[in-house]
Amino acid sequence: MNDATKKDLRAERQRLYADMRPANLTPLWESLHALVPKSPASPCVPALWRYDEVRPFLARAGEVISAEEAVRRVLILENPGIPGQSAITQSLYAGLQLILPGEVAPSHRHVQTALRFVVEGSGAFTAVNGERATMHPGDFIITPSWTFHDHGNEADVPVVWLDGLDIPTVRLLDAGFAEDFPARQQPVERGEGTNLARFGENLAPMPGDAGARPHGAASPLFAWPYARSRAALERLRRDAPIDPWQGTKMRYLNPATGGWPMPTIGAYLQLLPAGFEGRPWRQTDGIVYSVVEGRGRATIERPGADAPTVLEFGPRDHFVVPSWHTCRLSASEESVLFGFSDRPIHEALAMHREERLDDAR
Ligand code: 1HN
Repeated sequence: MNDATKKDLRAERQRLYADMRPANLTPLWESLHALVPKSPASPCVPALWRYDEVRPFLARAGEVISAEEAVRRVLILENPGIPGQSAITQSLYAGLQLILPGEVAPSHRHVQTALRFVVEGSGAFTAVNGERATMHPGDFIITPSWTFHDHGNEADVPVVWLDGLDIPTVRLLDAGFAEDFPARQQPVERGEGTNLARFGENLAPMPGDAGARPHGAASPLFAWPYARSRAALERLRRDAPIDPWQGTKMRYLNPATGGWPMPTIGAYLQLLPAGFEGRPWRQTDGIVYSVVEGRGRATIERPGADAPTVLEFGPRDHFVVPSWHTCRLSASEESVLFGFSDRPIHEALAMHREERLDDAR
């Protein structure tokens, strides 16, 4: 084929593309490689939200809008690689929510599943399905899909927590419904701690017990107090081998199934001993981290990029490691990290991949 013919063909193709555009047709061959990458090529980027930078904005939000008027007073942690989408990864949403003393965030329910991870302050509560859970830093609480939930703060300090929701996933499926509870707060039907006694003690209600009523795909246990999870990590740090990649890492458990606490979101708590220098790994689920204790560093490599991104983290900081980015964690002080990801979806669809890499430093 000579050059003139090639040029004609190129022009002919462009004409074809332009002509079929109004018929809502596009040529696959121009986008095939991007549609079916050899390996994940996330548009998301690694990012860090330092708490000392975020906290003053939360305080200002507290001055300009009430929790009631806002419905939820939240600053969204938006991934700078996908601006305007209210998403921290392609499938997950994250935000920091502030509730001031005396405030109520009114009761509602939606298809979207939510988790809370308490970052600052004690004494606010979340009510889920007629039972309250009082919040303390490091507590992990879920609000399963389509369960009424409201928050209140009857303490005398502001309380801040991390919200994680599967909003982009529900948006992808166009499956969102929501409604308000007819009152500001749902009635309390059970004393606090009933849920933990029923499902959080390695015991389960007998068949036929009213407390064993069917629950959906999410864990029937809805709150995991930090004191217990932290004690487990401390025990394991002392008495079990430390994983060279992850330190001492545990996943939150659905006690009814042994599976993930929510069908769309997995959550984890991990301890990195002082001086830990983790080996690099990558996995298909992007992870959002909340730093509970300690200081350290996440060194994150974008696939194909020259220089890694180094994120220095401290208490109450948040960061995201996108899909298939190589990450290694190190800790200058003993550190505890909470994390959540969409791993249950990857596993349900049999497409989860993880690679533990050798030390290439
Ligand atoms: C929501 O219901 C909460 O219940 C937090 O605290 C964040 C973001 C989008 C939609 C609903 C909450 C939310 C949300």
